[in-house]
Amino acid sequence: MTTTGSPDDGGKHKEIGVGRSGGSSRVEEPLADVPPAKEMRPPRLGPPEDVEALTSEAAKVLRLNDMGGWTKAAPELYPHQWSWDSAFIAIGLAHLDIRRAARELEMLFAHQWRTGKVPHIVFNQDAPPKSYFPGPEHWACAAASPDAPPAPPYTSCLSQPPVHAIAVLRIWEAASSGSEGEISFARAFLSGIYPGLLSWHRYLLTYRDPEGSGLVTIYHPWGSGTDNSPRWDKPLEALEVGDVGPYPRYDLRHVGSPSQRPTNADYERYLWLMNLIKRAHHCDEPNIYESHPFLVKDVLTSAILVAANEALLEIASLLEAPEEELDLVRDWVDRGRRALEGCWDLELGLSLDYDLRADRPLRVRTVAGFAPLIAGGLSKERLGALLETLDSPAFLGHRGLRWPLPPSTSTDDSRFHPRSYWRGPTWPVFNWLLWWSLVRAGEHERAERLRQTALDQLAVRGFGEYFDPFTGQLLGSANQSWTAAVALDWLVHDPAQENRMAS
Ligand code: 2M8
Repeated sequence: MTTTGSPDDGGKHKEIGVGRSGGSSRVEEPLADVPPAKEMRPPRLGPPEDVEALTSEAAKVLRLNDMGGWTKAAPELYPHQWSWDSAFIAIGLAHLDIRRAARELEMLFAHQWRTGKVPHIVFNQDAPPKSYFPGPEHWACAAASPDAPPAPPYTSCLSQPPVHAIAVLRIWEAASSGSEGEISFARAFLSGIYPGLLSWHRYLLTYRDPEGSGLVTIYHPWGSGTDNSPRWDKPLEALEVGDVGPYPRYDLRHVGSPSQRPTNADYERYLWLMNLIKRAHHCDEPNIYESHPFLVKDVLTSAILVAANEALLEIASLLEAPEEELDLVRDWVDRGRRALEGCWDLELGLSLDYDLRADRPLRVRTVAGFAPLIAGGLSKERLGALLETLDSPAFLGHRGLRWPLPPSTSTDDSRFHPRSYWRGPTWPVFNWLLWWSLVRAGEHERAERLRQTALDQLAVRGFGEYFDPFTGQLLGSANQSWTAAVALDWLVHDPAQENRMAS
């Protein structure tokens, strides 16, 4: 039984979907025709009152999801602490309360594994029963691996992209314009969390890159953060999936239509891989590397790691860490950038993930392909090529877009779907990464256009998890924490305001 509501029924699903082996096909709803081109509306956020109102709305969302020291990713759909969500949340919280922002990351790092892995979920023991699947009782990693931290709370045994060092540096930056007390608090926070950050990055560049390539391997789509992206279709299709039995789809209760979430066919593969990781490989990294059927070099995670290593380098310098550590991190940055260069696809003008099991690149046009822009340090030529792709009709140049914000999968890709999660909708959190990368690349005008447009969308539609790129409809969860958090960061980084303050 699956829910059957229309995309616009406001999330009023009556039934909980139950998945089964041999379930539905990948695309459950026919694609709507691409609507005609829209007039570009000027950004709505102008007067300071608008900025103030949006700031207070965003802060309200973070308060709503605050669990006292950590933040739920969303009010109902995601009642636990997610790793990269928490990093983005800390970036937003840094503008409200430095101490609370620091706490968010400390609470996450308290559950770091012995290997250095930061788990992708730390489960909330007080979450309502039957609220999220697969929950702590299904993962129960502490029982599966001696490397897991003591439980409860349980954690998953996957990881997510390593945004954390970037968040830690953002907290430092926010504190450094504050009081003396805040500065000394932030310095203590930096030195307390630095060893955990270093061992987290070391984990990713050793256990998850035994080849020493500079690229991080993922062994589950959930580990990429872009779960049902068509990037993973080929390796998922190649799996021989056994029976995973019946399982609940609690997620479908919280969205307007099943088409917004991964299909049952996707879930069967996710659960099959999860069972293998736990039961067959006992969450042991070398075992996983040896025989797991899904093993992919993920360019987005690898690029975020490069940027995070640059942040770590700054943190290490601030803390006057030993020279060998600085050299090590510098080497990680160089290695990562070189490796991403090797993933470049000339024809698509994007970077591609690499399927280690099939020994071939995964040729799909998604926003993950902008990885080199996130990693930074680009030649003029490479930057030019990436911007050309970004402006092309395959992304921002598509005339049907409601707002010129990048669809997560290119509209040109046959697997594009405007409402299905990471298969087409535009994601504020990714738009933040893109904006931040454009600023770092010195592309200030472009970055500013993106910031204004992204804020405009949120001011009109609210703090959604993702949005239909053609209609602008809010999809997934409303009041998504990381969306509110990146909005707060955008609101603070208003060049007009910064100029006013500087003069
Ligand atoms: C989504 O992923 C979870 C599984 O981890 C889910 O769909 O149940 C992804 O968008 C992921 O990137 C995000 O961290 C998580 C919570 O927002 O939701």
